[in-house]
Amino acid sequence: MTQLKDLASLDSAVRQAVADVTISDIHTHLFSPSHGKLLLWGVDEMLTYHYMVAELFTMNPGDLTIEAFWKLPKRAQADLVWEHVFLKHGALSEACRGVVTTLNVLGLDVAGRDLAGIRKWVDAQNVDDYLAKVFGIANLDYAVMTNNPFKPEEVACWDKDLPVPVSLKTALRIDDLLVNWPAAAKVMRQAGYKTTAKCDPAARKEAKRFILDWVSRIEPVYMAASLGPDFGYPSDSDSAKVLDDVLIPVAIERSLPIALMMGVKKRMNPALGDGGDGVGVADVDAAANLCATYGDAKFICTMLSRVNQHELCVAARKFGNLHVEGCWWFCNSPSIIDEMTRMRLEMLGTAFTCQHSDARVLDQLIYKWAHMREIVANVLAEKFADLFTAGWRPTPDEVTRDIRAIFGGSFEAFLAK
Ligand code: HDL
Ligand code: ZN
Repeated sequence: MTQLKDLASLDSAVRQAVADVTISDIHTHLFSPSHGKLLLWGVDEMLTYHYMVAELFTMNPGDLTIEAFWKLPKRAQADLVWEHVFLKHGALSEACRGVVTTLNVLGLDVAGRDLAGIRKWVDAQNVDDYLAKVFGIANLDYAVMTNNPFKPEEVACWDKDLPVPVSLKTALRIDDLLVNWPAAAKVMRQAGYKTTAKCDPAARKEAKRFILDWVSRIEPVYMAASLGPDFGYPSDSDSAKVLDDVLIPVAIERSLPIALMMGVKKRMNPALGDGGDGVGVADVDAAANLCATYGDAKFICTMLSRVNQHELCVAARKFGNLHVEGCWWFCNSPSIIDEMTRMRLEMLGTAFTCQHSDARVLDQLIYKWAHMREIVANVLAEKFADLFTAGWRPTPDEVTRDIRAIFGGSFEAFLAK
């Protein structure tokens, strides 16, 4: 194909390719519609997303306490968020803008503030069709779920062998195993594995058998855990022993990456539930040491603190078995995404995944990806223009290839390594 010969055609080729690219969403909290209540969708779920609940309590919702809020039915909770966060204040946060974008793209009357009419429309949807519709609008080929074998309500769904659409892939979430051995050991024991409360070698052998069984059962794309700022490796902690004797051997035997999501300060304000987690600066050396120690294992890594992002990029340049991804949670904010995406392109080329949606509510796929496309189009248009000015002449196919790379292509290449 012919090369792009002027800056204007390059600019429109880049913007068009970002608008058209099919995205692989490599981390969400979505579930199969067959898993019933586990899959959240609709306007009331969006309004009560934990980001919104946290915002509600940054405002002054009169004498409402968080304890009283949790006792209300979902719709009443959503009403309170609508009233205080949207109507009584400027809904300027990224999460609020996200609700507005989503409803607007769905053709609903958000400008008219017609929450009752929107709810009526949502109530008339069929969840299977709605999933296909949302995936179509966001233009995703698939989304990776978060499947936790330590949660009884999730295990119950797998026990029933319910159908899962091909557009949803699995990821095995193993936080408890890594950071709360006694709780994990109890669950494994109840499932028939000989795991004792003490994390000794025999118990770790059984834990490996548990993980291998789950890997065979749900065939995950990767195993994943979120870790606190205090996570270190090497160390004489149970976490390090579980990594050495359970997770790394499974990762190597089954060629499965381990996703390290680092820097979460769990339950900084427990009353807020999921919205009560905070951020701390993680130890990039812990991830780098794992990559260096286990050259034949693969690691995917995202970090929550903005402070960690530069050091993480440097680490990814040292280790081919480290794949950097996503502007996670408190980094999923336009100004930070802009900065992180520029930095990653400048340091890693296209060998990273620019974002995961982290959607907990199906509808959120619409805004998370619409907003992301907008930011990435601007950043990439500038980066390609800089390259053009330096003398390089890309073809439209190369532009399309490079854009797909950061929206899922590089991730798939990493999995295939
Ligand atoms: O641990 C995780 O996967 C996080 O994404 C948390 O679930 C968090 O509550 C979240 O939804 N962040 O966006
Ligand atoms: Zn998540």
